[in-house]
Amino acid sequence: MTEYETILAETRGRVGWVTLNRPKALNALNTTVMREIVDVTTRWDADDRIGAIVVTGSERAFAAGADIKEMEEKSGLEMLMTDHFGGWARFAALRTPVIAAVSGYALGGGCELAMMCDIILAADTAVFGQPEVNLGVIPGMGATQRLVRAVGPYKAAELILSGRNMGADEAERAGLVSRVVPASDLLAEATALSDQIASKSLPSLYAAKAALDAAQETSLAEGLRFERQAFAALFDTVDQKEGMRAFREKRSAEFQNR
Ligand code: CO8
Repeated sequence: MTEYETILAETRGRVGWVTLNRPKALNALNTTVMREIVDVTTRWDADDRIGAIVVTGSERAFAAGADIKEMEEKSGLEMLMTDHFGGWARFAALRTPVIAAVSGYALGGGCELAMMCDIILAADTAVFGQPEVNLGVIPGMGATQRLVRAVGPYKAAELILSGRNMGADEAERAGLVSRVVPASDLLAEATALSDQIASKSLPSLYAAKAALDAAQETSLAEGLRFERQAFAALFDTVDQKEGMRAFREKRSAEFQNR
């Protein structure tokens, strides 16, 4: 496995684990972090031995935002011409299911990185927020769109316009996180969940994720059409035959594509 400067990357069974590793900067997301995460996760995405990816940080911080010190002196033209954080779109477009396991600060780009994942598991210490207005800017890695879809337009407006933080319980009530667990259990819960997901047939995982993404991006009619087609296509996989035969024979499925 490649050595990286700002992340730790390893595979555990069928799961790829990325741990953000800039402790002195509370895992602030600079362009190196982006390049390294995109590099390892796109490689895992093309590897059929990987069925799920977990992204996590430290106990104190998932990520405290985009790296303010890296961006501070840039001009608008530079931000535009270098497409400063454009690589994140490749991470958001992975076909493999991705879980964010969030402990501590998930602010600004950190909250936006979590929202690029499919599932957000939160430690009870997690703190979410979009504090960009405090810096004289607005979210730039997706929050004006993804937070609206996650928590609704009015809650998203309060958070983005005020820049206030919210704790894990409020984030769960708002629908941003799927589950809050004691901080000491976060990695064990992420392990159990990612192992469970990675044990399924890959074609069904890819299809389910693509259909869930379609729900965010298309009309109901379009999304339902997409789902029907993806559902039908899975009947041409050996794993559909095996999954249904195993049900009838009252045993666990032995999927080939996993
Ligand atoms: N960028 C760079 N360095 C950071 C960041 C950050 N986002 N957050 C923390 N750090 C650094 C601090 O500067 C400090 O370094 P040093 O010791 O060298 O001074 C170290 O991490 C520890 O931080 P603190 O001393 O501040 O720790 P506290 O426990 O006192 O406070 C907080 C923790 C509340 C998280 C505080 O650090 C903070 O407010 N951080 C900034 C949060 C923030 O504003 N995030 C949003 C950033 S903007 C953004 O994400 C926009 C994304 C869109 C980009 C799109 C580009 C195209």
